[in-house]
Amino acid sequence: MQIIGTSTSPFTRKVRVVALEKDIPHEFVTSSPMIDSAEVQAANPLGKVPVLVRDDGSRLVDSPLIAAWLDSLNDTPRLLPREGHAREVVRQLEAIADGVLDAAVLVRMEMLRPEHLRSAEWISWQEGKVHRGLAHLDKVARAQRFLVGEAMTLADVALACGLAWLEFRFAERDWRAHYPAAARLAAGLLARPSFGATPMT
Ligand SMILES: N[C@@H](CCC(=O)N[C@@H](CS)C(=O)NCC(=O)O)C(=O)O
Repeated sequence: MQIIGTSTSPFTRKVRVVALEKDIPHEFVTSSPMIDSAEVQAANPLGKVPVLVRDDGSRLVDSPLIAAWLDSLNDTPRLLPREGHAREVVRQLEAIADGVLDAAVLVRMEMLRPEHLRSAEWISWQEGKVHRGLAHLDKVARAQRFLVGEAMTLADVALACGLAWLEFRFAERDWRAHYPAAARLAAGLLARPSFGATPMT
């Protein structure tokens, strides 16, 4: 099994962490959607990473789908409840954490454009999503150690990957001060070997 992506992609990190937490053997293949665009587009029509290539050659794209499939392979640990309300809540919070990143990635792409082409209105529209999403996750994290239940789930992994990426790309902003409960939760996960093995370099 291969995971195609880059070490700086938070969505790629999310699925790598899931594979490591569950001790699923895989090869990490570095391929950048910007630099190796033809290669990534051949693997995923959307030209995005991560892409998972299974041993039979079939591919999965989109990190929530990849993470859920990896999670179904074994129960050690289970990161997505099999069914019921808790499953829906985990998927919902994962989607909000991923949506924060989608918006933040768009902000970064806009900032990389020449200054005279940048839209302050667009940046502020996307930043609204980042801040509302993080405020929501921070509120949930204030009440408990993990976002859902008593153990780590995909929602926590998505939040930790997201916050680490925001600190990496927008280091000038004090994310921890603004979202202390989310930051505390993320810090707990970032100390785990799976995160240590997937640095954003
Ligand atoms: N919804 C996708 C988002 C993946 C995504 O946006 N990946 C970024 C890298 S962090 C990418 O490949 N961007 C290239 C592009 O948008 O062209 C997922 O969860 O896997």
